[in-house]
Amino acid sequence: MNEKKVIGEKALEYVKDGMVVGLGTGSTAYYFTSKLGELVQQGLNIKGVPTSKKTETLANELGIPLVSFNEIEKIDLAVDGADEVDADLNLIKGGGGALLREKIIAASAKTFIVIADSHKNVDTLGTFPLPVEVVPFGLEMTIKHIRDLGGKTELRQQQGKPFLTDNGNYILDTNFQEIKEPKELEKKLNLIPGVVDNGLFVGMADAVITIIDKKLVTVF
Ligand code: ABF
Repeated sequence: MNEKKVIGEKALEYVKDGMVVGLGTGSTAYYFTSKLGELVQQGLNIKGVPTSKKTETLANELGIPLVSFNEIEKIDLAVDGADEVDADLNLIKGGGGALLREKIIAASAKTFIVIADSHKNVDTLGTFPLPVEVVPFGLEMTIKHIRDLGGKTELRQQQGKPFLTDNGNYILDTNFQEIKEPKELEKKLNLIPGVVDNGLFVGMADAVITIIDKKLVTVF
């Protein structure tokens, strides 16, 4: 079974005519957005808000009409992937480097649905290194502050240079081992000058569509 495809397409059930829909980044969200594009071609009237330049390109190729924030009152539904999901539906996101825009859209959506294959389900967050978006200025100082919180950082690279997010920032993939207090850590990280945001999405997901014991389920 192509878990990502089955899960991504299941999320279409939340889409209603006339909605403004946050379009997530990643390979699972790709299936959601692709199916959404088909429905738009069949007459579905929705507007999309992409979480990354990559998703914007895909949406344009699919003919999904996009809107900017100053044209809308609200986002009705955001659908996005994740790198880890715990039993409280807390997430680690940002493996694709789009965590800041994803969090802005998820936080602005009336309903935030996460689409995550079975491998993403964990008891405790932290096996996946936590992506932290930081400004390039003072990088070494920011790294020191994160290390003081117990994080072991690695500057994400792309083609031999530091990876740049759509916002022109760096990503520090940070190993905290087990993250037992995600809410606390999310706050402490974001208090560090130089940290823009981090991939902990705590208490934000309204539901997670996933596979448990080979069954497609929606967890609330
Ligand atoms: C994106 O989806 C990122 O936040 C996360 O890293 C990624 C997961 O990608 P995939 O669905 O390809 O596993 O939202």
